[in-house]
Parts: sequence; C-alpha cells; structure tokens
Amino acid sequence: MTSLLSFSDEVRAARAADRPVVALESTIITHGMPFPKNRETALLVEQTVRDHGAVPATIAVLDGRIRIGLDTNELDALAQAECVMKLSRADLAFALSQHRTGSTTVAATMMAAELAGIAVFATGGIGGVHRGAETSFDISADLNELGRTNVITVCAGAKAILDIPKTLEVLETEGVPVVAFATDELPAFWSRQSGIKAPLRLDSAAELARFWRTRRAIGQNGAILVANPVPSEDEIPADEMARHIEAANRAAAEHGVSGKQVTPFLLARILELTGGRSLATNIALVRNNALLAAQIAVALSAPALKGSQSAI
Ligand code: PSU
Ligand code: MN
Repeated sequence: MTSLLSFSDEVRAARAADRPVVALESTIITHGMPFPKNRETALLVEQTVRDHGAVPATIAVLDGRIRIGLDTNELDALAQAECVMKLSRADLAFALSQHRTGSTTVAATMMAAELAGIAVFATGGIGGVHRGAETSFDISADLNELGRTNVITVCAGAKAILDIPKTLEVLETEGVPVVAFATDELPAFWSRQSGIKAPLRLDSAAELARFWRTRRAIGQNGAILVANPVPSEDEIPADEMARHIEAANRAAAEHGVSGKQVTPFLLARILELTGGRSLATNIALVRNNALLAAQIAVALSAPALKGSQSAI
C-alpha cells in the first residue's frame, strides 16, 4: 500500500508535525478549467489554504502512484497535459495497476484522502444526478462515495447543471448530511440561490468540527457535505444561469454526449455562453471553499480533537 501512496515534501513535513492538511482535487484542473487559468487557480487555491493555517495536498495519480501533494512542476505538467484519465472509484486502481496518469474526481480524491488520513477536502461542486437521469441513469459516483468515505467535503453546492432536488434525494438515501454554511438555502454553485432549503445549517468551522467528531464518536462512516455559497460579489444570479444551463444541457443532448464527458462538456459550454464569467465565478468559489476547509482542518487539529485525522 505505502508504495502506491506518495507524499510531497510539504505534506510529509505537515504530517510529521501534526499540522492540519486540506485535500484538493485535480479533475477541476484537467477537465474543469482551460489552461492557463487552471494552473493559476490550482496555485491560488493552495496558497489560500496556506494563508489560513493549513497545508494543501492536491491529489492526482502520476505514473501509477497516488500523489498526496504536487510540486509546482508536477502541477504545471498536469495543467497542460492532454488525454489525462479522469479517475473515479471505478478506475482509480486500474490507473495504478497500469502505471497511468490521471486526475482524481471528488470520489477518487475522497478515497485517496482517507487512505492518507486527511479529514478535510475542498472542491468546487460535487457531481450529482444529471437532468434526464430517469432515462440516462447518469448519477455521479461522487454521491455514493460521500455515503461511505470519511472526509468532510466542502463544495459550493451541486453544480447547477444538475437536477438539484434529485441530487438531494440521493444524498439523503446515502445518509449524507448536507450542511449549508451560514445560510438556510442550498447554494447552487455559480449562484447563492437554488430555491431549495438546505437540510441542515451550521455557522462556524468549530461547529462543523464538533459535528464531525460526534459522527465519528458514534461510529458513523461517510462524509459531511458542506455547501458553502459563493461570495455575493462573485455570483452569477440564478435566473441568469438558468438560461445558459438549459442551452448547455440541450447542446449535450444534441451532441449525444454521455458518460465521463458530460460534466466537462457542460462546464465548457457554460464558459462560452457566459463569455468567461462562469470561470471567474468558479475560481472564486473554489478559493472560498479552500478557505473554509482550512478553517475546519485547523478546528479539528485543536488538542482535544486528535484522533479525527488518524493516518492508516
Ligand atoms: N467542480 C468543479 N469543476 C469540476 C468538478 C467539480 O468546479 O470539473 C469535477 C469534480 O471532479 C467532480 C466531477 O467529481 O466534476 C464530476 O464528474 P461526473 O459528473 O462525471 O461524476
Ligand atoms: Mn456521470
């Protein structure tokens, strides 16, 4: 096992010193944003984590090893690489066994974070139930992963390209608590509003840390999903996004896009339709999530809280 996991110097030092660590995913770099904004964003997000007292661990698979933390050159190469595998639960071990390189989705990043003993993870938006799933059956493996893997996952809500009510139903079935941060409404990625009340609400990193410790104390497995609204000054209002989302979904259906291509296709289409504004919003919300994740990791590493980040 240990030979399949490899830590960057920065993350190794943090673990040795028992400092808080925040996991970050890499599909957003390879499939979620265009170069060079993807590289710039990845570096900014890492710096945001550092600025708030934790150490960033961007996770990817390079040449058949799960890398926990990437150095600047590795990040740069990943940001420019073409034909990188997009790895989820189904293909993580495949990529390792075939010595391949791939970026990790929310699902695969959670698996890697748990293996590495990292309790807190920041992403942009989770995958979920796609619109039309009643015929396409397209439901992201992220939802099932959230139900089974022990990582606090901070996102800006489900991406609004999805069917949010159905996504919430599946999360409930999976036993995943969905906690809106400092708001009553479930945020919708680019927008603060979704029109849907969040199942749960908490208002501080300390309360999230307490909720996490309580779940662990009663032996519960699975994630807490924190839905952190994009800052108001960076949002694109929901009514404006609705038009673009509908157009993007229509284009995906017309082009017969399926499987792993659906989410990257929709994100790229929305980038065009918003004239680049969706990307600026996406960058702002990821940074905002990294900031909250760092605060939660710091809260969890307070002396009384040891044990919640135990390594395997
Ligand atoms: N958040 C973003 N951009 C992304 C993603 C999330 O801001 O590209 C990625 C995540 O890695 C998530 C994946 O796990 O999209 C979902 O893909 P799918 O719907 O195929 O499961
Ligand atoms: Mn899918």
